[in-house]
Amino acid sequence: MSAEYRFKVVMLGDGAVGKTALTTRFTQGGFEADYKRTIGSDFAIKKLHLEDMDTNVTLQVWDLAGQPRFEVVRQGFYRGSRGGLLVYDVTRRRTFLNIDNWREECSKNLNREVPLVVVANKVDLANSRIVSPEEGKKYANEHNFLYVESSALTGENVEQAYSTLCRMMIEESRAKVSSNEA
Ligand code: G3D
Ligand code: MG
Repeated sequence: MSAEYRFKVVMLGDGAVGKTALTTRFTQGGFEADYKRTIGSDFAIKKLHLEDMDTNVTLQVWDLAGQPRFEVVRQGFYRGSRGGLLVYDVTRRRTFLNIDNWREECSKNLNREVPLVVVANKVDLANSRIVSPEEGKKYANEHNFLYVESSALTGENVEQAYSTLCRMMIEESRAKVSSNEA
């Protein structure tokens, strides 16, 4: 029988980096040029099968407006989440510099570090790219996170970003089980 996991995960990053576009692409398989601005927070559900691990994962993906104003909304957003995607826009350096604030806010709200995947989004805009792959990888390495380059527009590596996160969360949860058994 396949192993089954359920995880809540959060989309983190500044406004307009593509959090909603990635979530929509992943959970519904499409891209819409004109998104409704996320108000408060919202979640979508998607099942994934990891063939090589013979494992099914049900992901509950929480997406939040870029600048949540209310502390209480934020707490509900983070509560119970097991990991997240730290998303920035490769054409805007400010959004890359800010991912560390999102990492910090996440661990503060959860009172612990959870697995995160650094997602360099909008790589289809190659001519306006400002943040290099090396910079993104370096940040990810420093924090023991993994790094993925994606485009919600073309769909490139979108599923990869979420499945990479699943693998990290499964590893973490297995490590916890075996340390409890030890
Ligand atoms: P957010 O949820 O992080 O705030 P959105 O960001 O998903 O709303 O995306 C913000 C804008 O970037 C949207 O454009 C969206 O279409 C665009 N976008 C998202 N991902 C990509 C991508 O990978 N490539 C390109 N080229 N654009 C992307 P608008 O014009 O609707 O503001
Ligand atoms: Mg959004």
